[in-house]
Amino acid sequence: MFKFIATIAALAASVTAHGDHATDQEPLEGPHKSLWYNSLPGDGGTQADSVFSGISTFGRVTYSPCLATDDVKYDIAFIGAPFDTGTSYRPGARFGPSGIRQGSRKVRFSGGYNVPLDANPFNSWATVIDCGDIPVTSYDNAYAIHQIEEGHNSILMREPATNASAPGPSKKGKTLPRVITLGGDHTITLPLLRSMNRAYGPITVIHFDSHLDTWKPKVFGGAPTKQASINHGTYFWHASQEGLLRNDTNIHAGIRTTLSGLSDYENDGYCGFQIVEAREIDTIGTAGIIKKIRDRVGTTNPVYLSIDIDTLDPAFAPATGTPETGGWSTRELRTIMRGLEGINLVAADIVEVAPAYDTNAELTTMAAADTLYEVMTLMVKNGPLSEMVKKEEIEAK
Ligand SMILES: [Mn+2]
Repeated sequence: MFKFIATIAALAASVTAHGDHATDQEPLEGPHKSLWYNSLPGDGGTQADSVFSGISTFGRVTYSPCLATDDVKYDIAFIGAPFDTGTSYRPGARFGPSGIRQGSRKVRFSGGYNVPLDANPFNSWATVIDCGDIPVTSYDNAYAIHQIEEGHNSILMREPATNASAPGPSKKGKTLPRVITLGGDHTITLPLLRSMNRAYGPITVIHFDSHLDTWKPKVFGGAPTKQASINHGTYFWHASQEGLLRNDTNIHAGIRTTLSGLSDYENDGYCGFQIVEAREIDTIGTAGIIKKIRDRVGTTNPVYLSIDIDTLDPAFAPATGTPETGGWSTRELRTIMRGLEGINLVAADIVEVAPAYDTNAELTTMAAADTLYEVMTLMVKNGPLSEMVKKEEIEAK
């Protein structure tokens, strides 16, 4: 008897639920019905779905496999370089590109307008896309480094979507798109600088890191073979030897590593760098650090920006290859990054994000993504690279 009553009650409930659906909601049909789109939280009205659904690209920008076709046009391209076989301590940065994309889902939440910089990098003159990753072998470092240089250069040396015919700052006087690379361990910056050199000649570098990365191969890693001499602690020494760096215009920021001795600093100077120590923030603050960087690099030189996530304290970015305590907070780094407004950033990378060591809250990948959000906003605010040439002409008068 009891079972019979329960069955009747369940039947009645299901009839009621079905009735509600039939009377209160219109049926959803077909892929183009408006109810499928722009109806979920966080969408900002710009995407076909919410920030937490769908496949990850950086900031949910359009994915276009640029290496497979020459047809796609862009002004800013994100590209991954999933390489981590140049690390000295923790490996895992091959998952950096996918991790940073996952951490970047929220940067476009509510539309992506950057309040302190007063600009929306997702809604501007610039066409921004994610090109996916450069195919990188994990079995042969020499070949992988070659793949990264060629992949980057293929994306870098194309006509941009905007002002393609206007003069720009490249060696050939052309306006090129800007490329932001998601690493990968820091070794990738050597092939990236080789690619930059092909486009711009020797370039000014702003390098955020807790480590110098200008070590001589005999000092860092011992260099048992020629290939082993190229790793994430020596790539800037190689870059300097190869003439990829513009003399005496380069600067490190966030340094706090131990050394083999003070000779490491001397060697660093020979490689053309000035040093801002992490601890200087206690005395000169973010404003003082920003001033040092601006004074060193100027505002018209084409600048390559390389950011090691270990610039941040491990409290803010634990998931990295060689963590060093005593670093900056995410807030401080983002403030310093915004202080680079007006500097002629032509390309950038972020490296050493190794998501396997991250917190469940994705602290490190989120910090990397938010830092790049500041960088892409700076690039958008500068306008196409043709505009930076005009600025140079005005300042020269
Ligand atoms: Mn580092």
